[in-house]
Amino acid sequence: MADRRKLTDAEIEQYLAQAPGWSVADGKLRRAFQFGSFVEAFGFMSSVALAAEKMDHHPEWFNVYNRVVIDLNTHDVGGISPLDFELAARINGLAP
Ligand code: H2B
Repeated sequence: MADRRKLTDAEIEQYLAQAPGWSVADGKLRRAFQFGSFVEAFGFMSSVALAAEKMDHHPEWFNVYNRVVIDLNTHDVGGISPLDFELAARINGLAP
């Protein structure tokens, strides 16, 4: 399991190369998703919620109808950690 260590900006740049769709906004990892309907968006959120709970690492997110914006950071360290990238990779695996 990835650790909760605050990454430097240079490390974040390296990790981003392996995290398609994700970028840094307001000091957090962010990706926006769009679905065909609210039910599809909410189904995706349910899958992410279960994965997040298993990891004990939880997203900040915003949903309007078929759009979901997810922000990831690690509150415990006040920044982005390898665990955020681990969750980002799992989320990418759940996205259609
Ligand atoms: N999620 C996120 N995104 N960051 C954290 O620092 C964090 C978390 N900490 N989920 C966990 C829970 C911590 O509060 C518990 C006590 O392990």
